[in-house]
Amino acid sequence: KKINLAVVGATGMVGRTFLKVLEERDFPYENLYCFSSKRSAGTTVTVKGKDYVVQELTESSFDQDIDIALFSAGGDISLKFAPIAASKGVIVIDNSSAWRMDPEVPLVVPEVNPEALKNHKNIIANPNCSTIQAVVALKPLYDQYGIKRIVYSTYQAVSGSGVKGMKDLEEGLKGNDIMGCYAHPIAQNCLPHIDVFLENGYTKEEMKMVNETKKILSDDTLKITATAVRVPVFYSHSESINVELCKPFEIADIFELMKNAEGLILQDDVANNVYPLAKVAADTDPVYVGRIRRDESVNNGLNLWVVADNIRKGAATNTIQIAETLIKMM
Ligand code: 2RA
Repeated sequence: KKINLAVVGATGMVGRTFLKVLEERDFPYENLYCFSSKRSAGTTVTVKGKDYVVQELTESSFDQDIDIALFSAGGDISLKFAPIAASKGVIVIDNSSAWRMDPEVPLVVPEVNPEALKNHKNIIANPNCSTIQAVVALKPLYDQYGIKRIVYSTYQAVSGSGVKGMKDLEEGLKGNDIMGCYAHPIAQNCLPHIDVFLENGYTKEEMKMVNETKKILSDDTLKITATAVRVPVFYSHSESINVELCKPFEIADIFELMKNAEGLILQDDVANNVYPLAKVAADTDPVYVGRIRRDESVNNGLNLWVVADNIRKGAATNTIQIAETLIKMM
């Protein structure tokens, strides 16, 4: 079944990756509409050999015959335009955090909770990149053993904060003077500060991981804490995940489970220095897991190292996989 697809934020980092992944996956669209802010409107993008002039997003943009709209244009645009699109029968899949915790809005990773799509009301939220890769690795463990507690420590690429983040690192790596450190703090630094600080001393990024994990796994009893750190890496987020399962396990069974889990690639052979790496994961769609080992300090404790491209599986590809799943349900 071919559908009419819109991409909102088509000229941004995720927007451009939408177009690239749509082409790679030969996504079944009949017509494609690309929208952006007034500033970027008029530019031309090419998808599957065809040129599209990017149009300025307006309140009448969804009066055309559009079935699904992929949004990656920031929370304010989503808050304003997603309801307009939804009211005209368009199914919106939004990358911003604006709708993620709304009880009426499914928060979906297709390998983890596709069933949540059944009762959407035309707005569906794509989770935060750091949450997506974590739940893909945790889902098989959750189903097989149950989970009591999760400790997230993340090492996040600068592309997570867009072009500005990339520039900061590029500039910072040029000048190794101490002033450079203050002008571009990410260079040669690990910054324990992603997004803004909240009353409880956590950052918004850390609380997104806590709250979104509970919603995606539909389990508010999960005990979760997170520390999200920005590191001088351009693409791919890396995460150390310590998890307390509810039942005893054999490490060999965990390897087997991870090897066969959907959306996961097991890279774990420390005798040969084989473990997931950001540069290997960059520009690919799987979630990579390795360094699997028992945490002897607690009952049924397990440590994992999980890596994925934050712009692809963390944003564009997961959104497109949600759209592909919706089409199958149509
Ligand atoms: C970041 N996960 O890495 C956040 C938003 N993309 O900055």
